[in-house]
Amino acid sequence: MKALKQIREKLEELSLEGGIFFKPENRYYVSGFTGSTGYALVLKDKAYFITDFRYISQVKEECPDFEILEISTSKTLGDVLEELNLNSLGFEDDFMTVEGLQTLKKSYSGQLVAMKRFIENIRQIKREDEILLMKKAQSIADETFSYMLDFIKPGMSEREVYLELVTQLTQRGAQGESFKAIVASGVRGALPHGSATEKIIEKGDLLTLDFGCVYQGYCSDMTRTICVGKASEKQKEIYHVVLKAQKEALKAIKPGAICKDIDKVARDIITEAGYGENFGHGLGHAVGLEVHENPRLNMVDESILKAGMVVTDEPGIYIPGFGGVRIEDIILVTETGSEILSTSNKELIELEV
Ligand SMILES: [Mn+2]
Repeated sequence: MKALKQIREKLEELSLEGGIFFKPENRYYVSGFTGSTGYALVLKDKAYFITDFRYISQVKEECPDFEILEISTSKTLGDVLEELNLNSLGFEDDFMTVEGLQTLKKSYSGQLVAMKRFIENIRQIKREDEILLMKKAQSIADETFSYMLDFIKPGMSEREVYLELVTQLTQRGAQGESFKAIVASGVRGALPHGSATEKIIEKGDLLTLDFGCVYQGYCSDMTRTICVGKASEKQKEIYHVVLKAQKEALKAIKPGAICKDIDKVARDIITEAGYGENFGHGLGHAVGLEVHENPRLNMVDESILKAGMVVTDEPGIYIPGFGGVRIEDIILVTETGSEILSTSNKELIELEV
């Protein structure tokens, strides 16, 4: 796989003989394996895939750089590692359970060292081939949004809209949703993470759709808030504050920028407009094989943006009893600035109903 060289350099840096990866996104990144059980073991000059009977042929197909080692009910992961005579092995301390670690220690006598999100850090910078897949995932979402603008009518329930959204994403080639889509209308728009209910969408409601899909493992993420009918002055006012914050923060996204400074650009605009209290979440997050990755564009993250990172810019205003607005784009940090991957219109859309 493309990542093996980088992983080996990092193992060397940490003075580890090898690293074992089984968090599904990391395992896929390291080995290409799409199944649900198995361990990718990367050593200095060899790579093994440790799995059971069910996945042997799949590993042969998906992981050509890996030699297969079989485990079973009578031969555990620890037994296999012990046989390989490895003195020090890195493990995913953010993913391994306490029980898993105890079981491993029963049969493996070498040193186990926490890798501290080792692969996640490598994953922050996307390769060209990964960027292409993310663009594809986002284009499926953009096309779906455009379809949904014709589909949505007053009188439908949020759930009906949700089901159609998922169908459309899937029909356009997505493996599935990258997270359970948010469909929140009217007063429910005040819930930043309001998933679809039986509530009927009414004429004049603001409707927030926050959704994404997965394409060959890679996630997209976008949010648009539309008005189902003509927007009131208050709805327009809030929309335009959020839009201004979103656009100004976009300009701040470039290599070398500090994450928390980008959050501040949007937060200051919303606060100055009098809605600071109504923007209770961070501005954005990185996206990749997982929909929420580091770095975070929030008030505390001091990470520096680098070319190849993909992040979201998604300010919102939520007013209990009234509703809410959130607008989210997904953006690639480039050598010279940024490229917006989401192409859907973000000026206020008032559906003709
Ligand atoms: Mn998001």
